[in-house]
Amino acid sequence: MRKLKIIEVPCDLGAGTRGASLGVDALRLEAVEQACSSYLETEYERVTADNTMLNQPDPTPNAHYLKGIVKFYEHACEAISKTLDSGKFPLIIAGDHSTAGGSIAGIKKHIGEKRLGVIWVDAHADIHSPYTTPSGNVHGMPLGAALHFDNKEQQINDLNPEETTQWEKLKNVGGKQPKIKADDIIYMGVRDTEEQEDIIVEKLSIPNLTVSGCRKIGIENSAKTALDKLSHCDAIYISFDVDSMDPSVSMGTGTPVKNGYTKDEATTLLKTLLNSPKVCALEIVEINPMLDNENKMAKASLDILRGLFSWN
Ligand code: 5AB
Ligand code: MN
Ligand code: MN
Ligand code: MN
Repeated sequence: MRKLKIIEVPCDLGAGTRGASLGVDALRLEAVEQACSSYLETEYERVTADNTMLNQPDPTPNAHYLKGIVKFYEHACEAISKTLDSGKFPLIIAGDHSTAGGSIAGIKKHIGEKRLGVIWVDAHADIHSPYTTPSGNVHGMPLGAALHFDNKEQQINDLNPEETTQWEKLKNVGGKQPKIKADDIIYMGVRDTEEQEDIIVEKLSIPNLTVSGCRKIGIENSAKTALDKLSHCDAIYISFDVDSMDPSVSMGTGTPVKNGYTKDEATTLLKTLLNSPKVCALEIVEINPMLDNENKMAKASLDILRGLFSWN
């Protein structure tokens, strides 16, 4: 039995629409509403960094609010590596997906030279860099940061000196080396990418188990396939962007994309993945109650968590 510790990372700087930082409270308050004592009694820590940069002029248009995101990375990295050091399993509830690179840095800090696999369950590939991003939104870049992969061959943006400095800082949180290798990533549910991403994903041969492909072989089998493909890794981190699910579950996320997993499929998928003892951290991101009604996405996420951990 894993001893969970919830790490909350309420970042709002990385997405194009505001409100993802409130997802952390939307979920906690939903747990209060449903008197979900298992959630409420689980030890938790909220990473302290703030979103006040949103009020100020932004000097890094190709990676919005990057300086503030570096702070979130540093604090998330610290909190997550310490949680693992203490023998607990980090259940990371984050705002926008940008900070997942900080989570990866924290896990890597804990496991040292051992090899970290990543299962990225998302409608998006999140492997941009400030050089290739079409939006400047850093939630589209966490894998780029973890891989130290700038993809300058596909460059569309010229960076200013502050952007270069902060991007290098971001990549180096938790150590100067890349935190993961491209061979150690599996995508699940990715279905909305840009050409720059398609080119790298193909070049780096990162597999994508599509929603329809998963249904064809069965959700449990697709989870097993993902684990099999990472059997050479020592530890595995799962990043679950709620936009991997279908918008019919909820529109309460910044970038919904049709044809996603159902809530039950997501639960089965994550539950099967968690059966592997190598899985050392699970992250859930991008619940945005400002874009929702009746807190549907937080509700769905709590249902999923109850299913995963047999919570009452
Ligand atoms: B998410 C897009 N590729 O870079 C970009 O929600 C969307 O963390 C990124 O997966 C979506 O802006 C990032 C168009
Ligand atoms: Mn994402
Ligand atoms: Mn996404
Ligand atoms: Mn998202």
